[in-house]
Amino acid sequence: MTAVDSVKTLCPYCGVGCGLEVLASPQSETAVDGQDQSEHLWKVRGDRAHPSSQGMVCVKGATIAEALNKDRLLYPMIRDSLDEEFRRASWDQALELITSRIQTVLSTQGANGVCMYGSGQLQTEDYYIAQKFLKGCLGTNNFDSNSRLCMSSAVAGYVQSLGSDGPPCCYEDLDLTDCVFLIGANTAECHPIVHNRLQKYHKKNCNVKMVVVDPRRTKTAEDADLHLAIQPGTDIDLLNGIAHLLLRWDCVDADFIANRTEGFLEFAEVTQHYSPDVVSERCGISVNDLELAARWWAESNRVLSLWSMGVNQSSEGTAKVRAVINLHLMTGQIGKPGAGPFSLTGQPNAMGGRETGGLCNLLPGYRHVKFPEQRAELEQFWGVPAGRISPDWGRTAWDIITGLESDDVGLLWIVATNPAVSLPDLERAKAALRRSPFTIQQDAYYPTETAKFAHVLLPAAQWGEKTGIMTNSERTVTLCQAFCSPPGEARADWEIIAEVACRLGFADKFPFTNSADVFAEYVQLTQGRVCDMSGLSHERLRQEGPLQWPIPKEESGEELTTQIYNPDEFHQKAAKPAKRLYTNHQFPTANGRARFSAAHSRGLAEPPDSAYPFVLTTGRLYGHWHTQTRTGRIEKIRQMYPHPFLEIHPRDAARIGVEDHSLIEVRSRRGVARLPAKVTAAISPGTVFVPIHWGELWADQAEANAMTQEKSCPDSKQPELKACAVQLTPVPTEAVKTDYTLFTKTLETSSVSLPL
Ligand SMILES: Nc1nc2c(c(=O)[nH]1)N[C@H]1C(S)=C(S)[C@@H](COP(=O)(O)OP(=O)(O)OC[C@H]3O[C@@H](n4cnc5c(=O)[nH]c(N)nc54)[C@H](O)[C@@H]3O)O[C@H]1N2
Ligand SMILES: Nc1nc2c(c(=O)[nH]1)N[C@H]1C(S)=C(S)[C@@H](COP(=O)(O)OP(=O)(O)OC[C@H]3O[C@@H](n4cnc5c(=O)[nH]c(N)nc54)[C@H](O)[C@@H]3O)O[C@H]1N2
Ligand code: SF4
Ligand SMILES: [Mo]
Repeated sequence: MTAVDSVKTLCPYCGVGCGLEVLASPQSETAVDGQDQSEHLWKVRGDRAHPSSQGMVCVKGATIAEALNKDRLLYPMIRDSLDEEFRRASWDQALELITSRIQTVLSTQGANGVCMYGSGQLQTEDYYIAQKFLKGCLGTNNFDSNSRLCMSSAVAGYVQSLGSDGPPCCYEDLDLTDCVFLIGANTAECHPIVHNRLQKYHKKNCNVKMVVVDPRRTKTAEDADLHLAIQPGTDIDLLNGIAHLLLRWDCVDADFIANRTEGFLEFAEVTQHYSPDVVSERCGISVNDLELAARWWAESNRVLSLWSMGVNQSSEGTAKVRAVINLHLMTGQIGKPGAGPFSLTGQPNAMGGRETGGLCNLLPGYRHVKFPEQRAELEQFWGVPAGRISPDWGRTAWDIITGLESDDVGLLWIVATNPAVSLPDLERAKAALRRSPFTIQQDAYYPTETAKFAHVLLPAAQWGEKTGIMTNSERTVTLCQAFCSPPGEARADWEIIAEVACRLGFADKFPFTNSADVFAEYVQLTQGRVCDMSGLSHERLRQEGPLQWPIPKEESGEELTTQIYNPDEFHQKAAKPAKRLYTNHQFPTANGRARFSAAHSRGLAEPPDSAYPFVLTTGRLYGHWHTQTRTGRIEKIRQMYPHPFLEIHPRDAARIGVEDHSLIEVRSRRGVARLPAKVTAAISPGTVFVPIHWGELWADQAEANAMTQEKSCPDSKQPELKACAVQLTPVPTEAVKTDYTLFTKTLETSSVSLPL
């Protein structure tokens, strides 16, 4: 492909999904073999025509192009064991090896011996091909993704309460609400362009209220009218406590409850146990603040809740999500402008992953493996034998680890995620990865922490080098167009997976010559579903720009599926995008009603005790993206965050005898890290915070996940990454007042290049 003047695409970082315009800068004539470590060849600016972002970008989007040509994995690499060096291989050799290993596992262990672990950073086409290959052709549901650690509680909560996944709101609601209720979301750092929009509107309209629920006084909390610094894990107490007051004051929408919902009485009974005194005590907030929050819920015509990982990453994540939705149902705050329960997605295509069934319990088009008729629809459409798709959940992210421990996993294929940093209970996870009989890592960069555990490295084309689809938090679907060639021999993820499928004898199922064809097949499976995008194609998106689903096909052709609800009633007939779901208050449940949940708070999976007296929580910083594969290679961002740290309250610091910058050892029952203290009143006493961005490539012993636990929500299987019990010990050395430049690593010093 030749370089072009200007191309529209999407920022490949967070779920805000900002539109970008990429322009070739003059040096790009000299382009690109991927080895160029210094040149900044592409200029990026916000796409003013993109409906979701209107030209705005944050520092990550603005600097993304700088990461394109640094430390790229260029060729397939193989080795026989983890002790050996990698050697370069041709694609043919690498894919033959993978094909024969899969055949061996199929014949010795069966299809369930094969696992793929993917990511919300894949494009929709990549996701779809992987589902068709594993679930449809091989007959195993062992495809899970890092969305298990991210969005699975939101999915389960939406499905259980509203009948289907799919955030019902849109970003326009940010400009139309009377009260925004942010819970477990640090939008200022993690969804910056959503936050900017909110801030602008909030400043202009002094009657609009902003509540932030977060154990830390984050940058987001600083902008709020009310910050509820609850104890970690007490969200359900708080939410049920607000419901208690709304009921006591009779500030509920009785018509909506009577006509559009079910399960209210059980829910109301549960809330009786959450009087203000009880809630204030459990959450560690004042009764006045609790009442103020409830008052704003009661008095606002339109309330918009935004949540993210502080809610989802919990051993009661699904129940937390449902407790948020309960408040919307009891006040009728859904399906209208400026209102609704809005889950902010983390990754750029976490939504596309959900739509294509990219978790081990899902199937494309918001289907679930447990429903026989939904499996049958897929089997028919894919032309595979009846009964091929398993009715059981495949392995979740953590089940892959336990499957390696028990030798039930014979082959692990990791695509676009870095589990050797991002999984919980990391020492255990790494030990399991180390014993994997055969691991493939398909990534854009080398080195990554996970490469250490791989037998085969496959070079992936990334953002800008392949054309495909991504859906952002507000259901806006964008065509991400390629603007340069992949470096070296890198290839698009879907092509790699499809080629292995073809070599295994499924060539007739993968006749695609480009990603537009893949998308055209996939969208047929969404017809009549809540996430209907059967009216979309690459061509239409190229012509018209980004569009929000549902967007059904104009003249509906033959009915593909048995419906679980009547789509005509549900979506407007016209093939126009819809800004909001559920505007007619008809929900995609069997009886059309939304469901209250009646759940008591169960508290933390691992509460603090005398041996491990602090709660460790983990999260993100504005400039860095996850495990730093890209942002760690961008100088400006490295300078913003020269080293990792542990946030601790001044009172706790004094109690254990550390000062700002002193080194602290933080230890849980599972693992340990050593981090410089950042003494700050922004964190509640008893809680400490560690950012997730420093894996072993970037610093010594600074991994947040060394300490975290795998215990997870029983419904969503999402681990409690936001809380575990730790002890803190000052490190008694001259290293107090550490020189942090020694503490962190730069890649130049870490001798990591591949023998080519
Ligand atoms: N800069 C940046 N932005 C990102 C990312 C990134 O890596 N860097 N990653 C993207 C991804 S994949 C995701 S999932 C999102 C995550 O976006 P967020 O969820 O906003 O980010 P986090 O920092 O993980 O966690 C949010 C907050 O939850 C709080 N919290 C901890 N425990 C509790 C609790 O028990 N209750 C409540 N109410 N709050 C609690 C934490 O203090 C933290 O401030 O960000 C996306 N955007
Ligand atoms: N303690 C704790 N742990 C957490 C979290 C937390 O809040 N606390 N958050 C969790 C959440 S929400 C998330 S989303 C995960 C994120 O964790 P990861 O997914 O492990 O983090 P990333 O650094 O985003 O890894 C993405 C990888 O994909 C590669 N890549 C980028 N583009 C492409 C592509 O197009 N194709 C291919 N093949 N590769 C590509 C990158 O080089 C990188 O290696 O971490 C989870 N872990
Ligand atoms: S807000 Fe998110 S999508 Fe927008 S530029 Fe920043 S990282 Fe990219
Ligand atoms: Mo995420």
